[in-house]
Amino acid sequence: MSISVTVQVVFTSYPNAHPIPSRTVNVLQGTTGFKILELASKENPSFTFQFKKFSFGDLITSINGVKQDSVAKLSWLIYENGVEAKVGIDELIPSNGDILTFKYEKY
Ligand code: B12
Repeated sequence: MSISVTVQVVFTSYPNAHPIPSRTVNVLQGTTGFKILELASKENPSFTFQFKKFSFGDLITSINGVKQDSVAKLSWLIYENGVEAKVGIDELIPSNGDILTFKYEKY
């Protein structure tokens, strides 16, 4: 079954960033957040991201060239329908109508 998921990027701690329009992608049920963000980035390169592999998954380290910063304690955090995700992007399986938000914010 095909579902639609909206991908949003919010620069909470980067007020001068150019806003990126949110993007709704259609994917098969069961597709990971990683694949969804990858698809969004193919449709709009502003969603281009980098990641680091850990034994337990993938950590997003930058989106649209904006990198996590451990000195300033800024990172990309993942929200599903406004709720902080409990798993990494490669383990997240959104449902139809979900909004995936990536917020650059202080932790
Ligand atoms: C500190 C911390 C963070 C910090 C890391 C930054 C920093 N420089 O300290 C911040 C706030 C950025 C963070 C973010 C997230 N985290 Co975190 N984090 C932790 C925590 C509390 C400690 C990690 C640590 O310092 N270990 C000690 C050091 C020496 O070992 P390390 O391997 O070098 O640690 C690194 C990795 O753990 C990595 N990391 C941190 N979080 C995550 C999450 C994922 C999915 C991955 C792949 C890597 C990763 O950053 C650490 C510092 O470099 C752990 C819980 C725990 N007790 O392990 C959760 C934990 C690892 N995080 C978790 C989650 C879910 C996230 C987020 C996905 C939350 C979200 N909704 O956005 C995001 C990552 C989003 C993204 N960008 O992809 C889960 C992972 C569960 C899972 N099996 O997938 C854990 C286990 C907490 C939990 N019980 O829910 N996290």
